Amino acid sequence: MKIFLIILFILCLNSAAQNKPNIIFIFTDDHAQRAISAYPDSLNKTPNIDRLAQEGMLFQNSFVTNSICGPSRAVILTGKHSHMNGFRKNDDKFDGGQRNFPKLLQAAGYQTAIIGKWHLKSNPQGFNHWDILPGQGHYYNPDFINAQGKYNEKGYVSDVITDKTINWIEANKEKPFMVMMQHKAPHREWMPNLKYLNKYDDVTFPEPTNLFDDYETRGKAARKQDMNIDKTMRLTGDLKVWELDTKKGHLWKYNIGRMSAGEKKIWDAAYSPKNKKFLDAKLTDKELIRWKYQRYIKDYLRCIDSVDESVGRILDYLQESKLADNTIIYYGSDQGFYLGEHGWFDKRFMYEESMRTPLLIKWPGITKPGATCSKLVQNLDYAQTMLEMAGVSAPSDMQGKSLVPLLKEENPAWRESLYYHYYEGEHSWHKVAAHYGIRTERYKLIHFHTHDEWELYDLQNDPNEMSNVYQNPEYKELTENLKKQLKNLQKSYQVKGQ
Ligand code: SGN
Ligand code: CA
Repeated sequence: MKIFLIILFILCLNSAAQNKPNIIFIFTDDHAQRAISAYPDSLNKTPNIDRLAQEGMLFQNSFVTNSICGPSRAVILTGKHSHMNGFRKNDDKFDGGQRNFPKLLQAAGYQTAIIGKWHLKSNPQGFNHWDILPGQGHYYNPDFINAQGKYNEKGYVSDVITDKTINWIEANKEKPFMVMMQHKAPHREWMPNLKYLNKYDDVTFPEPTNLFDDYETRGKAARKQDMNIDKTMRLTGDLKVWELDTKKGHLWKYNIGRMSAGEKKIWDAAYSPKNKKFLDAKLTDKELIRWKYQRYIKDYLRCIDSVDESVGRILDYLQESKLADNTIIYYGSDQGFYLGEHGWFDKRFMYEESMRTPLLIKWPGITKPGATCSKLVQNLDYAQTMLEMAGVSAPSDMQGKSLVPLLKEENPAWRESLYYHYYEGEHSWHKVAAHYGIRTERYKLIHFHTHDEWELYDLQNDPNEMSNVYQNPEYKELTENLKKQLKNLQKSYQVKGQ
């Protein structure tokens, strides 16, 4: 009798696991919301990512806690802010021994995998299968690392990651699975798939209205950053005018140098004539910045084209293999990115373009087609969301909120503000001063504590954050109130020190 009950129990567990939804977490690196056509003011067309919006929910107010790669990924895995999971800066090493949501899914009977960019230094834990890019990874003929060691693959990185993901799902589809397919694209230096090198050649993209921002009313941080198109962005490595590179330095070897002779020929055929035209024009000042912006944005969007194609391949594969009805697609990025706003590229700041990040979730049978959600959500919420999707209860020390009630449109009581904290400082890449702050639906208060400078934005009147109203007496009472709320958030998230 006892044995019979045990067998029955195991059978029940197994069948419960069988009914659990699969989860495909599709993730990109530095994907601005404006580079997805389902979001407002978009620059490009992403028909496949848009399918997720048509069939699922688009989060209009989706943000990160710390707008930088490794820290964002650590927040997602642990469901904890950077100061709690210990990974505050890209230079840190992730403590893989701590609890993460893939480990909990594994314990609940899921097969788990991570394929693509990882960027947390220590080896992945909590995954039945891992196959990752070393560090930032390469665009062409990329190296990978798995449990057996380092090896090389031929092809364009977004295609290779997609192939690997489909192959892994195909071999593991009998049990519920959760796979994190994490693209390198569209990370700097925005190296497109060879087939897209001439896409957008005849297009002139609109410039952001604040491409020539003079940072009036803003503090030292905005003035002293080193992430602007004018001075920081290189004509060689970033913008591919290799004719200007006399040294054939490390960047040459890093990306262009990885192409085969045949690939390089295709590259040169595309870029040489465009570069010649540019060099002949001898542009200076604003005209040069305008040209740089166009070259930058085109290469960035060409990289997105491969990401979009990858999403399309995954969705088609799920249809063909009859997995679509029981598979959740979760689409996000490690943060947003500046596409020329404030004259910038890169991320890090708490300003909108980099604190925002895309989030689209298609959950068959749950999300209504074309649904949108305007609540304030953060990457801190993803771990608890995926656990609840899988019917696994989240540990009480996770610091986010499951998005499941939002996905079910249950109109739950929700948070009114978000906490943000960027730790890398002026001595790190791009020289952005460390800061922290609070964002409510309408306002954003930022403290650049190393300069003891505060900035306040009224996002309703000033969505582009061009006017810091911290000194404006009309906002005095509001500011005091926001400072109190900020303190409360720090207390509730157990922030100690800066
Ligand atoms: C590299 C890039 C930076 C970028 C960081 C962090 N420089 O260092 O522009 O901010 O990565 O990016 S590059 O010359 O190597 O392209 S992150 O996405 O990994 O955080
Ligand atoms: Ca990134």
